[in-house]
Amino acid sequence: MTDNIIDIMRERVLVFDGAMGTSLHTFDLPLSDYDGHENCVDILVKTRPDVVAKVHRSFFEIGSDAVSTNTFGANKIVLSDFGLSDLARTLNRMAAEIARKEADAFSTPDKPRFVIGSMGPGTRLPTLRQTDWDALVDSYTEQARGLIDGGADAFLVETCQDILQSKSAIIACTDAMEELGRELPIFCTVTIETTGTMLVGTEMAAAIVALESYDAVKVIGLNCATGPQEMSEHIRQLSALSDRMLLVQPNAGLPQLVDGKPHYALTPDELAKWLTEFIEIDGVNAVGGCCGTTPAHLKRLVEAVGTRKPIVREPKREPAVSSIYQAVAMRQDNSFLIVGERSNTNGSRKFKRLLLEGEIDQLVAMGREQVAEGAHVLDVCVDYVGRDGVPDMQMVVGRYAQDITAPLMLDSTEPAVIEAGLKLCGGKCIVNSINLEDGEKRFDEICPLLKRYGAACVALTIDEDPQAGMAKTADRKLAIAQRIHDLVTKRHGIRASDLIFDALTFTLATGNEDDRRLGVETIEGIRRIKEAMPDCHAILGLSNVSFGLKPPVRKVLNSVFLHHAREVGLDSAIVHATGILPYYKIDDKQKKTAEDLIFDRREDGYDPLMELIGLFTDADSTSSKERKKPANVEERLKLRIIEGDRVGLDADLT
Ligand code: THG
Repeated sequence: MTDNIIDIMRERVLVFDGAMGTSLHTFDLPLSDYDGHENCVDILVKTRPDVVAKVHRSFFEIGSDAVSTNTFGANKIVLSDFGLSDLARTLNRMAAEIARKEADAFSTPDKPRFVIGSMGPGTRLPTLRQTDWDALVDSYTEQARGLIDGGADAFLVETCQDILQSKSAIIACTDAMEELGRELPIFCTVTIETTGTMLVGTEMAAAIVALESYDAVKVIGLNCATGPQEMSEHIRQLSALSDRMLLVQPNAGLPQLVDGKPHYALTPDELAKWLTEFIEIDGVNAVGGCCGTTPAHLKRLVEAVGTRKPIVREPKREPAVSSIYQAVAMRQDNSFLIVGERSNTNGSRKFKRLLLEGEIDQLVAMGREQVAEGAHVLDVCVDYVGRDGVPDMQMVVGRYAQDITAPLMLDSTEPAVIEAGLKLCGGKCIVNSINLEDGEKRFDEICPLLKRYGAACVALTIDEDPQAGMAKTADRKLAIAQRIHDLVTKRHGIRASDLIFDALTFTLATGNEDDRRLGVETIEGIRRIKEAMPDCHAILGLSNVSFGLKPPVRKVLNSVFLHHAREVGLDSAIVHATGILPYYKIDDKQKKTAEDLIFDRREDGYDPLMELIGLFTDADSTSSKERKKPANVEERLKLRIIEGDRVGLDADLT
């Protein structure tokens, strides 16, 4: 019975092994050892188990606590290039068995040795659409099964270049563990290039947000691409942000080309010096080497590390979402999380038209424009009655995930459409939305998706009450939110910080007696929800509040409503960013009237709704006539050409 590697890592810093590839090359094996499959080092566990065992032994002998299996490329997709995908499970089992045998032979009660199941990135990146989620999950699940069969102590999803690929491998491990009834910790190391990001452009902080969605990921770290020096900045960030244990496996320096071959120049002393610094300053829990690191490097490292307890870190973990590029905090300092509303078939005629015409480049341009205007996240909705949303979501999100830097909020009433989008997003998305309209059924459909794809979620305060499904009073909004909170966090194991409540906005434009208090109740609802569940967030689809009114009225009402919602704790809003006026810039009379409407302050002979509309009707009909004529020609032309003003055109031209 092996000790649990995670428990041991809490007690002392572990040293893993060095490069497998570099070591294998020193044997100069003939092509016949590869069964004719040139460059397929993964086959060696079958053809030359003795050589693979020797490499593991070379690291255990000098004191490594753990070795990783010779399975870097042993997934179905990579093996299919050699016609060997049917062997995937077998090769992984054999590889784990070889390492297991060596580990057991070296284990003592004081120093147990471990087998880490290596799962490399493969040769195709899903974010670049070279393969897809389902193919990757299938490919990695078979690998994970084999590693479990052979007795690995942990999975190492390593050398990650694309977080979407990492997520698929993590899920594959989880699926295989569930299928085989075993539980192993998952380690995940990402590769940050000299550019400072992962290959597809992911920043360290974004990688952390996406990976930390998964509780099964116990250890996060960095490996490959560079030496320790180039990693140090990223490790500092990892140490400051991540609440997981940390693993670092650098190359022996940046590769230099010598005689056309990569050469790694970092000495054992230098490697050991850097890595002990990471242990002492950044609180790293395990170290080892990647390309170019030999048993000599690891020997020095084992001596330098000795036996020491990891230092206690206090990471600053803030709720965030992410795109494949960047992390975005759910709580913005001095602002609110701006969710662009226009990439929505129900929210923009233009978006709907472009979607129906299949104008993907222009749909991307609409998304980009919103980001340029200040959107932190984009709401994406392709729902359209009578159309299959799955291919539409695939078309839009396939490009948005790559071409837009902002994280996405996937908005659909269909779980299948949401899942199609989630399969394309390497970042951490927000799903919009769940509610209790059909009871708990939708939760059972959506919550597993949130966990599988690592997403946060908007929850609407709607329940199954056929009379009053949408909560219209603060009391009911709070009661439904609390019921949702308990279901989602307790039954489905989703974090409270991944829950964003939408207390629902309705238009204040009807003038119906029944609708007069909708604004006040929503604002009071947000206050109570945030007080009762401070770890959760609050959002509104802001523009709903002014449906039916003219654009200039909408702008003022939306902006004033947003101001008051933020005062009571609103964190986020789905908006048209350029349509929001700073509160202090709004004309006092307009502001007061909008507030009277929102807070239902009517008096005899005074209806703020009519009053507000009236303020703008006047402005509308007189604006052109009364506008002061700009003095210079440039301004006048702008007025004529851009704004299409024709009043007094003849006079002006003479
Ligand atoms: N809560 C949550 N999600 C939501 C909403 C919500 N998603 C959809 C909607 N409500 C929020 N999005 C919009 C988007 C656009 C408009 C209103 C809400 C809008 N559009 C203009 C119109 O219809 O007049 C512009 C039309 C056009 O350009 O063609 O008002 O409440 N969770």
